[in-house]
Amino acid sequence: SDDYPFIQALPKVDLHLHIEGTLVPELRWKFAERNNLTLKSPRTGRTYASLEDLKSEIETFTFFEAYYDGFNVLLTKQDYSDLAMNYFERAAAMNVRYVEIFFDPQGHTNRGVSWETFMSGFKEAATKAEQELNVKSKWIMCILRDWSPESAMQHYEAALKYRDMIIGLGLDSDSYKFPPSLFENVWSRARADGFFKLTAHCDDGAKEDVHEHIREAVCSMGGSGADRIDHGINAADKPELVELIKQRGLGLTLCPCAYLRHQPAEPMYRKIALLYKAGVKCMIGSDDPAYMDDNWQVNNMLVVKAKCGFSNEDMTNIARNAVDMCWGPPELKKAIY
Ligand code: ES4
Ligand code: ZN
Repeated sequence: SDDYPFIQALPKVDLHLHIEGTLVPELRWKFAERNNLTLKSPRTGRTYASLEDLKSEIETFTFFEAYYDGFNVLLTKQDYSDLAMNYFERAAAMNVRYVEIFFDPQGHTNRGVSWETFMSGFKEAATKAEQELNVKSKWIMCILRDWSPESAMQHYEAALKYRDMIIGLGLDSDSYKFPPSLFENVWSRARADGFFKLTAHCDDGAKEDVHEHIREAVCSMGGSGADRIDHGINAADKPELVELIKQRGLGLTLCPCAYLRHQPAEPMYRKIALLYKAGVKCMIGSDDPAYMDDNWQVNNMLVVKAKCGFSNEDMTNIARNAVDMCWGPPELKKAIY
């Protein structure tokens, strides 16, 4: 598109990117081969004949089926390092300078992979990316909301050892009937300990309870609300939520490709435009590019610019919002803008 050179050149920060959502089929295939795993359809148990076969079958899965099945090939430090490096190389090529990356530790420890294995792999890649690619990063540990609060607390405690890398706590997975308040023990403990920022996915997968999830994240999570909201696009339906979010100065991380799975495109882009025009601080993230038609951050920003009718100046504002909303130190923010 005509807008590509401008969006590509903007110095960018991504605040909504799941590392497990960057597992492109090529990497899944490679990790399976070197770990001597036979890749099979989680639905039928049929062994995939080829990478092309895997790719076409993934297309027929729901997002969560495809996403969680991918975890199974991640076993060694090298797998985690290579997965993260694949992302950092793409980030550098897009002029992404800093990223706060989500990961789901429960989906790894559950299969017998140790914290040391995945954190040392992430660290190896992050160190190399900072030195060789000029891409800085921090990590956000997500709690799987469809798992128990006890498991969440155990993983919170394990994360404390890695607080040089981990900057925040998030909440993800399928949100319907799993509000942030189920984990209030963890949020208030994290506030008392004071090491991590807090955020939560409040997405449209939450159906009729989504507005209540947003209200909890804004007002009560951790005692007086989170530090950021992931998604939260449906706040656009409720003027009082828009006001609350503005009053609290919370930023939203919006990922258009994620919403297309749950709602029609045109009204969804109107919600993004409404939030932006209302003065809500928002940025455009990429969520799970490997499962969202290979839409990395530049593509997400291009589609928002086109569909919301935003100008170059609007897009510069949105890119600066991401810097503003990030949890990096002031020197880092100044170096980007
Ligand atoms: C996710 Cl798109 C989405 N929604 C909820 N949880 C997630 N984890 C990774 N991607
Ligand atoms: Zn997400």
